[in-house]
Amino acid sequence: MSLRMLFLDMDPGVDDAIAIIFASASRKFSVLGISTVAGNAPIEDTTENARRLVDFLRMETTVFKGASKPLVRPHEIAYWLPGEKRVVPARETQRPDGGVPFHGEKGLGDTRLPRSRSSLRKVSGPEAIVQAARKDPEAVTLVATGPLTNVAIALLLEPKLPTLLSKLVVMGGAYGKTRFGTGNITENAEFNVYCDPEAAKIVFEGFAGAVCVGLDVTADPQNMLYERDVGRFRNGRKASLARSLIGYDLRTYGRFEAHDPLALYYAYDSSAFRTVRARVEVGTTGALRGHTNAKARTAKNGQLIATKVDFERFRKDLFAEINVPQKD
Ligand SMILES: [Ca+2]
Repeated sequence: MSLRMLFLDMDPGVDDAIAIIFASASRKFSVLGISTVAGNAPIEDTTENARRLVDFLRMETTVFKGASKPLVRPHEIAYWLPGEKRVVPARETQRPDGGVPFHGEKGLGDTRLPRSRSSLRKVSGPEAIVQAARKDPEAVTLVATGPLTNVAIALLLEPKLPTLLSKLVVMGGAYGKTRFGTGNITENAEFNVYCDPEAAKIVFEGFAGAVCVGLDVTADPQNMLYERDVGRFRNGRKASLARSLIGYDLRTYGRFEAHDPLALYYAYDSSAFRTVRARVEVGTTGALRGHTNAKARTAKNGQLIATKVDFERFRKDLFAEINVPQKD
């Protein structure tokens, strides 16, 4: 089995963290680096979370701090309003009354990990993406599970990035290809694309062949984890951490939405997915901010939109990989 070289661009984030655990557990992957972005939490928190996860999981990889805010906008996060049982976007300085950050106060639910020990590298997230792609042309898969700010900057730094990478897999967008493909942060927009729509526009215009795992697949209740699944985690370090993270979502929302692990799963086993080719256009203004319009095209310059996943296979592989005890 040949090792797949992965670079992760993310905003941990409870579901990003599950994706990191999955990536670190699988022998299929070598994680070259993790770049962080402002998204589910401010950049200081997403970066510290990524570093704590890397330390806790004893991963031999490096975290690179990326963009602290979207390209042209202030950063907003998703707030859960428990009374109304809905989510609204707001700047951190304008937290809505009674609102709780969707991923918990620091982004990892109520899971507390030891403070990170290593010093942070000077190379920025987007630079690190470019360097990894240049070092091994056509070998690295970039999985982006946060707002696309870093990926857009990387593309501006290196216009050849799409051909230097083996593949780009994005968790983001809602494409109307299934009845679940509607917005989750506004009526029209998925959070990652809403957060930095200008970046998403740059990325979708620049990356022909990018794979988009969006809400069409990840917002389907059949593609989520529930209380009944938790018993399948065993007692190793990785399984315990995953149980703690997912437990927060189960207690708070009654389910775990596997957005980011499902995007990672495309890199793990693309044959578990069905996709359609379409060209994605991103709305950037008014009510269409963050809207992803997937126009069907026969032309080769479109993206691949996931419309279906074999979730049973995902669930089986997730538990099989995470439950293997680490040598310690
Ligand atoms: Ca994420």
